[in-house]
Amino acid sequence: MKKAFLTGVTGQDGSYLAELLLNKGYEVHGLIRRSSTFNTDRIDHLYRDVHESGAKLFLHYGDLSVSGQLMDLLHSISPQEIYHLGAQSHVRVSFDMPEYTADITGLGTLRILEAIRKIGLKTKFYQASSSEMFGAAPPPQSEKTIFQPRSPYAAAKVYAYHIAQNYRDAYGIFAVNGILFNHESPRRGETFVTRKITRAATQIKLGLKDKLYLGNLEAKRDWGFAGDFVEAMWLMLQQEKPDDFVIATGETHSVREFAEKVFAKLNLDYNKHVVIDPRYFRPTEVDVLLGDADKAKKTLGWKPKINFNELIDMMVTADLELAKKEKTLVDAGFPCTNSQRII
Ligand code: NAP
Ligand code: F7E
Repeated sequence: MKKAFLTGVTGQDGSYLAELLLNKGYEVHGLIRRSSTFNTDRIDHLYRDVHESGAKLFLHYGDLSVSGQLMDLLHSISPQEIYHLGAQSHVRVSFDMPEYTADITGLGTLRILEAIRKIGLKTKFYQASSSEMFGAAPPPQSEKTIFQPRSPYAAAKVYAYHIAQNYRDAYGIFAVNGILFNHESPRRGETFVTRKITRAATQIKLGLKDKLYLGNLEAKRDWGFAGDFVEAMWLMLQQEKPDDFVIATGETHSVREFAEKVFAKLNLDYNKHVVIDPRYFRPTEVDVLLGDADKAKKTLGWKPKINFNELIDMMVTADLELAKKEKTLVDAGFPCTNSQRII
């Protein structure tokens, strides 16, 4: 039985990837942070108590800022595959927390690579690189495009990308960079724009709120489905040689278009509810991302299965169900959750 170690297992991608690996018969070990509230919602459906027979998902406390413990964990687990997904992943937040973002999103990668090197672990390593690294580079962006990062988050990811390549070249570690364009799902964090829109619009539909405050509506993104994208991560680690791949749908849409489609699907007038709030503008913006995933198609045989409209349908349907549950609680006198977010 193959063993995989995932950082970021409690995140959107970590949950889909854990599902995929468990279905393939892997034993999955995930790094989780201690939190005063539960932070395992996305993987609770996968977890079986370790005292029960047949448990294949094991969770370990740790943090990407603590190298010694990462080394101990990797030494004792000795996984054949490591998927490094953990990060401070919010671009807007990275302007508020640049040092923390550099430490976790940038140096976190180095800490794992150093652990692999020092232990002498024979393992394959996946680095969650990002289309944000392309920044101001004109579209379409491919593996050959020069990075022009536009945020502390993107700069940290560029460092992590290069250090993964350096450990591949210098020490022969099987390290790959998956340069993934935006990917979304019903499990997407609620402060990323797609989910913020589907959550608010479905709550508006049920009378739980009236306004949705957004920033730059003209930014364009190449949005895919997270479930499709984690398959590409796995495929990259099944190759004979380590290499870097862009993963994208090859279509780009504006934030405005996404929001208009969501409101239209719910028979709501977008103009009545969407308000621009400059607090959501970024000091430097990435205007257009549009990926060319031709290399992944040819080498990995990967292509997305879910298109833009299907993604919106999936997210709206899931959030409508959630809003209905919230309405039941509100009708029973409980306060509506999710009303107070800073970003
Ligand atoms: P996400 O939902 O924000 O999940 C991030 C994960 O990292 C969570 O499990 C989080 O734990 C964990 N984490 C954060 N700080 C940590 C720390 N100090 N120590 C240990 N774990 C920590 O992100 P995602 O959307 O799944 O993305 C996965 C990875 O791909 C990230 O590296 C992201 O930057 C990158 N990426 C994402 C996209 C995208 O469109 N989704 C595109 C390209 C690249 P908690 O649950 O405890 O917060
Ligand atoms: O913003 C604009 C915002 O926060 C998308 C992360 O997964 O993908 C993600 O980063 C666009 C930006 O994602 C709001 O200005 C307008 O242009 O959903 P987002 P992101 O910044 O593209 C990349 C590939 C990653 O690697 C990251 O980890 O939407 N926008 N109004 C807004 N964005 C947010 N969050 N909130 C707004 O109200």
